[in-house]
Amino acid sequence: MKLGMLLLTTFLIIALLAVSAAARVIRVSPTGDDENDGSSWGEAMRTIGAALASASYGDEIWVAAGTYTENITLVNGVPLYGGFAGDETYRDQRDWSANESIIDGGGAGSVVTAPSGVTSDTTIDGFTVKNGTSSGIYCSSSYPIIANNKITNCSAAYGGGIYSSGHAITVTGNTITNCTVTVNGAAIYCGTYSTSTISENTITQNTRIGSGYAVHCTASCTVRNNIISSNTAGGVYFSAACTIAGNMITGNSGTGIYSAYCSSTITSNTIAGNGYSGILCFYPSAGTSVADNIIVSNTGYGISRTGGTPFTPDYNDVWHNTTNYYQVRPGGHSISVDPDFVNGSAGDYHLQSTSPCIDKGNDNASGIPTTDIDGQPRKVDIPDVGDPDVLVDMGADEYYPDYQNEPMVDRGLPTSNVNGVDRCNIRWADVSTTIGYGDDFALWRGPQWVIDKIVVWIVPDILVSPAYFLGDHYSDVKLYLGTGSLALAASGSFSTGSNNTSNGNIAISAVQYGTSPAVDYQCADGTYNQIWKIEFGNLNRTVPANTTAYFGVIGTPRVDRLWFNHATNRTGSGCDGYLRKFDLGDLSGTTSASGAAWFAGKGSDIDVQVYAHPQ
Ligand SMILES: [Ca+2]
Ligand SMILES: [Ca+2]
Ligand SMILES: [Ca+2]
Repeated sequence: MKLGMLLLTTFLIIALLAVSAAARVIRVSPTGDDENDGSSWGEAMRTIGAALASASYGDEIWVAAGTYTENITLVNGVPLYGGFAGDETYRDQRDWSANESIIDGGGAGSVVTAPSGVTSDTTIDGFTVKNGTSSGIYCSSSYPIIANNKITNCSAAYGGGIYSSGHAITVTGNTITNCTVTVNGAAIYCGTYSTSTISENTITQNTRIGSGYAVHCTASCTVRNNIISSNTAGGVYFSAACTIAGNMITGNSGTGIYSAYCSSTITSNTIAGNGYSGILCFYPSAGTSVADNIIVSNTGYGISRTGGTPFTPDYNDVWHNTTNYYQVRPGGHSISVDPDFVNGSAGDYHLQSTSPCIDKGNDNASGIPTTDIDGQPRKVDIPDVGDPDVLVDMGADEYYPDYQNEPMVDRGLPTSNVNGVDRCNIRWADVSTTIGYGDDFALWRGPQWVIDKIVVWIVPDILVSPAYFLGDHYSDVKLYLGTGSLALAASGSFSTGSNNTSNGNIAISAVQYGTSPAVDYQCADGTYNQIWKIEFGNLNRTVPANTTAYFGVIGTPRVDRLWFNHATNRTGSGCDGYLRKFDLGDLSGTTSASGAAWFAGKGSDIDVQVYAHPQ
């Protein structure tokens, strides 16, 4: 659940708790009957209109999957929820993406009308709204919350999907597609006196017959983290002070963003491949700010000003537009290079790890959303990617590795001899079976992180042949982890005759070093030992950002077999040639130990991979 919806839901729960205990849930189902009172699914009503007619402030209406050919009028303080299978006890049990509750306007005017007097105590959430001829949802001097709906095949003169005038509306998490207008606002129109929030919607393939925009605001709006793409129209038009931030505005037939006669804050958008310009500012007012955007491959101007008060767009990547700048002079932090999208021509405008836009925004730019277009925290520094001194990326996407599949720290077993002709394989054990080795790694700037998995390698002092089982020589393995003192993070017991432990979250496999040919660990005397990979999964350890963390791994020998951790002699991020030594008798900290090995001046670090995700 996105944070915005969580807050919204929390707000609604608080609002509902505040009303009288007599508040009812009224259920509606295609198998219901309007003679029923809706008090249970068995007593469901048949039409949403009848449920609304029987509801009063504080009641809420649950609508089961099915088609309702109606034109409904919202009642203030009566939230309307779709997406029920028809057997739920709690609202949170519904799944509106699996259970489609369709309100079909039948081509007879608006599908949903929010009349004057309807406030944010009223929501319409989780419906498919279709076949309206005077907008899908029509708000007249009202300000309901419109969330998680699919609004499709609707039309109007203004606001094909949603029309609002006279008050602010909240529009979040909706998909608006295949709507059409003849005048303005193919998907959404926010008219006079609205100060609306339009966030996290997907607005695609809507059509303005003639020229116009998918989203048209003549009053102050916040348009944040929406996907506005492939519309036969421009992206966003506004003529009052607006914040347009974190949106993907791509592949539309017209201009990405058009501001007229106002100041505007245009931040962290990706505006690419549109049929006309990227950003057009027509007679901008003082205070206009254009920063941290990627504006590329638009047919027309990148950023253009006509008249008004001059401004200096900065920290933008403006590249490969027909004319990058017109009547504006970019600031000194601007760049003009290929942003290295994952696959822009196929509509994937995420950044690759090689993107020059990573960590190139202005961290202090006005209006940067707290999350990116994927719902991931912004202002994060990924190790070894981008600039260590800057956090935020240009554009709507904050770059993250594929952290399910790629380690955030990668000092794992090398795939080749990183040391040229000399060996880079090293292993470490202590003569004491209560002293083990580990190392440290840097956690990253930005949000809080959750460590999912740590991978290490070991090399027991046992010849590779004949084959043996780890459980024959060790009784357990333990991982310790911490940002100061160490704590046990995972452990598993071995049985004899097995390489696996009692802990299903620990995966152990025999591996070989190098690729051509793959070899086992070569000891100083020329013999070979088996290398084992140990993956500690499902760790779920929360760690603060920008902090050094320590780990240690040790197993208990059955007799006198020492536990050797694999290390590698190399340079690179996090490699310092020193290990961390820890004592099972005192986990309050670790001590630094030289990783210097057989070859003079060649230190080593314990091999480790760390998988983590932002929180
Ligand atoms: Ca970044
Ligand atoms: Ca992202
Ligand atoms: Ca180290």
